[in-house]
Amino acid sequence: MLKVRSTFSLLQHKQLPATLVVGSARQYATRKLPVDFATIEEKWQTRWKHATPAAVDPSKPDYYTLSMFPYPSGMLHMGHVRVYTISDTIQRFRKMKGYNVLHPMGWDAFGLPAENAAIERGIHPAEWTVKNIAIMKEQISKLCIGFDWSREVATCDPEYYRWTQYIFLEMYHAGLAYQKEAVVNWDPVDKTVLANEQVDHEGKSWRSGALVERKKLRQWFFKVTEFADDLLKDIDRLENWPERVKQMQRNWIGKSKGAEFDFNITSSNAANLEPIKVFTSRPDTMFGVQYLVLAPEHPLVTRENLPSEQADSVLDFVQDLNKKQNMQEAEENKKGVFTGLYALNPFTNEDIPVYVAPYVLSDYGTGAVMGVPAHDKRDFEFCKVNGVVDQMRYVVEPAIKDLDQSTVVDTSVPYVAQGILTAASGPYQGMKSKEAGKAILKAAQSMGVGHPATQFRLKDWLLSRQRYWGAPIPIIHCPSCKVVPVPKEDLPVNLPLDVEFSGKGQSPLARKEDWVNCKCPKCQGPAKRETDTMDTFVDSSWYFMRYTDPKNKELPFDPVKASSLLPVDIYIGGVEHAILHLLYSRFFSKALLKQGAYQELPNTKPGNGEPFNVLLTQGMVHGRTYKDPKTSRFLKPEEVDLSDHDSPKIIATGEQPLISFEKMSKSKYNGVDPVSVVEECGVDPTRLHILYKAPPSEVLEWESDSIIGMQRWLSKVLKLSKSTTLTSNEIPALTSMSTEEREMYRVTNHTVKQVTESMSNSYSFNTAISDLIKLSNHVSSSSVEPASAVYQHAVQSLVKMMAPMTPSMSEECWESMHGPGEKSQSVLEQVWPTFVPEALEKDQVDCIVQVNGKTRLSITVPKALAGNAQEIEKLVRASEIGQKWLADKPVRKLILAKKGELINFVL
Ligand code: ANZ
Ligand code: ZN
Repeated sequence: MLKVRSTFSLLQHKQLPATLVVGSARQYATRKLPVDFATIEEKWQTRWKHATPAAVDPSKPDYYTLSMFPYPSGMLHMGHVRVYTISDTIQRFRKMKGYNVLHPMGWDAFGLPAENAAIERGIHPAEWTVKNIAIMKEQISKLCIGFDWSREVATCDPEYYRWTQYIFLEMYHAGLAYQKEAVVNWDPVDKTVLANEQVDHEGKSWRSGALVERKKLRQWFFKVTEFADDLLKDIDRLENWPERVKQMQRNWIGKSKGAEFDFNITSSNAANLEPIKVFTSRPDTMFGVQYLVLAPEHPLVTRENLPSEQADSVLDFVQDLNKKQNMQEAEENKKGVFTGLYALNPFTNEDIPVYVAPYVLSDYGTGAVMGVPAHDKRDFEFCKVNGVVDQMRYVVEPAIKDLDQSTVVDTSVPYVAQGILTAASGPYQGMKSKEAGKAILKAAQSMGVGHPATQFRLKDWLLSRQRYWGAPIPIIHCPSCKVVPVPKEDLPVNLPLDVEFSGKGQSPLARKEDWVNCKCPKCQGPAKRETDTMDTFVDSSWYFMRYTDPKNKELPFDPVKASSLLPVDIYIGGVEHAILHLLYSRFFSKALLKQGAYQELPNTKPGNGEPFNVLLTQGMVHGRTYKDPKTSRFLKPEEVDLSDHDSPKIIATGEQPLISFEKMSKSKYNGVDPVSVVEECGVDPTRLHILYKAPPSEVLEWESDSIIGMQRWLSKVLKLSKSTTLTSNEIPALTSMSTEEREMYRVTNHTVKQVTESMSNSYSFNTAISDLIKLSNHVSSSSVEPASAVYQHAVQSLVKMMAPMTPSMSEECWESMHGPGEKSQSVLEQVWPTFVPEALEKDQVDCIVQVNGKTRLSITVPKALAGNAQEIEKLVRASEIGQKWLADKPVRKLILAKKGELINFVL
């Protein structure tokens, strides 16, 4: 293998985290490889290193291939290998297709794990990160990925985060970054605020798994909602994104059309209070509103506003919620408390009670809902639990009533669908829900108590973190000037390195007084720095733009360079980023376009600041997992006898273990260390295996054992190339080829067509590989002489088409065909083959031969003879098996069917 370790990484190598588990190293050791892949790969990697890189040719179009940059955890896993293999294959293919390719790489290097390492192991986050980057870079160097390291970025580098801060200030000046007090998700384990997106559906932190609590704090936000409409509408432009990801984005943005209604407060002891506004998606249920419910954080919920008899109990109730319940539990809890206030339903003229309950969210709609217990599930439950009313009023009923049922409605459940309005809706009786909703809204508008409204589920992005290892927010708080942005010429606001990590309470930044205390840039008086840092999603929302001009010292990137390279042509990464990272990147890209940071040509696709044209989401890599059938305990590989691959035994008991494929993890002992796999099996066979086992977006069930198939195929192709000496024959005209040549030429052209399609549009590398295997089988089993130009063209095309997937082996094959020395240029610098459409036509027909209706054999019939039963009979009788079935028996009837592709001999 290639030795590229710097002394630094060598030193660190000993500290490599223990590799997950190397499943079946024993087996490889005893298995003799058909080819010495390591030697061949080393030879070519060394040559490439010394070759001068191709200069950018301005006459060629650009192609920007991007794989999601990794978090430098210090260990490469199979998932990384999969993404980089895919992006490397695509970029090498595009180079051969005549593009200037951009294929950069960098590190998403800020974030909690580094800080946790500091707390747990006393190693500085900076040191930990730098070490990990060195280790991973070395591991990546073994995979033969053609990254452009000259553009490498690390988000924790002041030369990078300086520009993250710059962009923050741009957002601030454009009114897109602001501060507000907010109920936040507080992670009691990591002691930090989490974005809503970082809380899972069970109300737990995405990272620590702790139940999240609610807390009120002043926080920084990006105004993503300003772009809500564009972010939603422009999903339709993303023709080359997976439908599933687009739907996830749509749901996340969650546009909802409805109405806002005002309910006047009627309580005599609360005369000058503003009306309560509610947002509803069902204005047709207005006559069924029997109470109102406020979120606990609603501005009305204060001692001054509440009637004195109720104030204490309401405020206690709210305080209790904040203290002991996490957000999610609170929302599920249907318990509420009566405020003592009443409001008027403007349509029924009833006074209805006003409650407070946590199932109403403070940051959706108006933070208040109209309670329609008969038609909304949550309202129904709330009403039951709190005994709000005796009788729920059904104002909508199904359009077609079940004939068997009486006309009495089932009051044990809410009726949530739309339907026809009942007599309880007065003048609107008999109208359909939709129509009635419109009419009621119109009436409300003329009474001045309502108007149409649209709501988004999407919220502004809470970006501040009470953490150390992130980009400091470039803001200064001055007692007289208040919030003062750091002047751009003072950037970066450096993250101080000499801080203490205790893991408790305030962040190390807040405790570092000599850093916190500073001069106000406006009045020069004493002031304090903002001690919050930015969410790491901020760093990754613009890195693909920095790659277009990574060394710029004046700006985040040069507008001209960015404009010519953006958008990214293809973006490859995990589906776990289907919502947040992609949404935030879309927001940044749109906001920066609007601010003129770069421009788009008129016909740019997808357009309107969309950053990624094709999105390829790769599936996970699962590992072979063994479990004890009795205890369900995960078994270590050494506990299982794998000598018979198809029927492994538990060594201790002799029983068969349960076998499944699951996400690789330490606790399941099913991990595979990519570095040892490539060292043992070869880089190219590993790459091929990854691409062949599953289409990119599907789960890949990793089985090291089956790499042997790819190793054998590569050795076959190498043999084929070695036996091919190129003569300078030109391809003859189609008409002067022999039948066999004609067929080989057809198969070659057909394969070129198919593989080009797989590489440029469908990214189905697995079918590309099987097409190439078919081509190689065809060549090696054909009777066409190696001296034939058609034969040589077939092998050359085969090797060229393999090159993006198996660069080293293809170079070796190419060299063995062309001979060493000057003549043998790199296969990677060859032009991708094209196909001749006329050659695709079949010159022969495969004809199935039946005898007395039973299929017995098949023969190839020249196209000119297809359909000529007598000629086919001659061909059949001339063949050996044909002889056997027909012997000398006379044929009674000869039936030709399917345009000459089937013939039946009735004897
Ligand atoms: C009355 C009603 C009657 C409702 C009915 C639904 C069905 P989407 O579609 O997701 O936008 N709602 C409004 N604001 C809320 C808040 N802050 N917290 C919790 N729930 C809130 O949902 C809109 C519906 O969610 C609104 O329509 C409201 O309940 C509730 F038969 O109003 B509805
Ligand atoms: Zn000041």
